[in-house]
Amino acid sequence: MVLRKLEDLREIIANEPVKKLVLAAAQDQHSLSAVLRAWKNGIIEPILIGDKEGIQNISVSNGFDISGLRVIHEPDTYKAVEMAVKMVSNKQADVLMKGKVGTSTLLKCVLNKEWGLRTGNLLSHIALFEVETYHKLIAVTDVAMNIAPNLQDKIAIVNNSVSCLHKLGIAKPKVAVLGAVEMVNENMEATLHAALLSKMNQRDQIRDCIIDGPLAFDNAVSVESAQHKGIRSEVAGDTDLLLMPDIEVGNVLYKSLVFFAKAKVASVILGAQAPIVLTSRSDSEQAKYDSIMLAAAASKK
Ligand code: COD
Repeated sequence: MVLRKLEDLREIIANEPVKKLVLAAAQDQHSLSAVLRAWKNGIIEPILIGDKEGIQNISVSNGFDISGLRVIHEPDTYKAVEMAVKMVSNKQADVLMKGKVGTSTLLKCVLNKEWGLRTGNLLSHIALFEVETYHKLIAVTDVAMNIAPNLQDKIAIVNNSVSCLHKLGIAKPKVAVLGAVEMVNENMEATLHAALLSKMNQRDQIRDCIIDGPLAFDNAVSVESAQHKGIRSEVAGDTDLLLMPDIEVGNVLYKSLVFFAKAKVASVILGAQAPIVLTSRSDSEQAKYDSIMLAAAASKK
């Protein structure tokens, strides 16, 4: 299956049961707006936790109707996040979403050893982009959670992402492991990791996807560029997933795609007990809405 637009996620979740989504620190205009839109479209049933007065003020000034929604008053941000996380671990909610709270506060709560959402797997972030100049949706990982993943972490990140892409109907995702060059250079750790990951994939140590690397960004996304350099690869020019060397490269690519290429994006944290919508405060309402759809797809059984 080839997904071309983030809108196509709607079709992926069309026959899914409505997911319960808990919005932590819900006094945030864009998050509220996206949640209400997803509710009206029958994708989620929201639970709002946060400063009730703040939530009501935002709703009144933006014309949001929250009268049918469950709102739990908890003005303390940390306590609101803790309550939301516990709702997910108690199976009272299927998806966690970040509202007006810092990313690292939310992630630290998610990783809390007593009441967090750990599963024993590495948690990782995936961003799914709709870029006008590429022929299908392209996923990028990890641009927001794992700072400097080692080889073992990268294996877990690939596995998390591949199983999410399977849920989107992509049977055998093509994974490009990025480096600055497409040749192995012993002084560039990313290229060593890329070569190892590719070989592990060939030997079935990492399954259900096709991994190639090292690939530089241009040959990962352009057949012409790969041909020009004489690279023979099933992945080059037709990548479904870009594996980033580290968070800095990933985050800069994410922001470049959004700000320069005007890409649309949806993103979630994978590998926890439930998907987590962790868009940043600068992300648009549309990005938050699309991320809710991606989370609903990622929570498919
Ligand atoms: N998956 C599972 N467990 C993890 C993960 C993970 N990805 N990361 C850490 N843990 C566990 C560790 O094994 C340990 O038991 C505990 O959590 C604490 O680990 P630390 O000390 O390495 O991590 P923290 O608590 O200092 O920080 C974890 C964060 C996820 C907050 C940190 O890695 C971080 O700040 N990431 C970047 C987040 C960010 O700023 N993103 C902004 C881009 S938008």
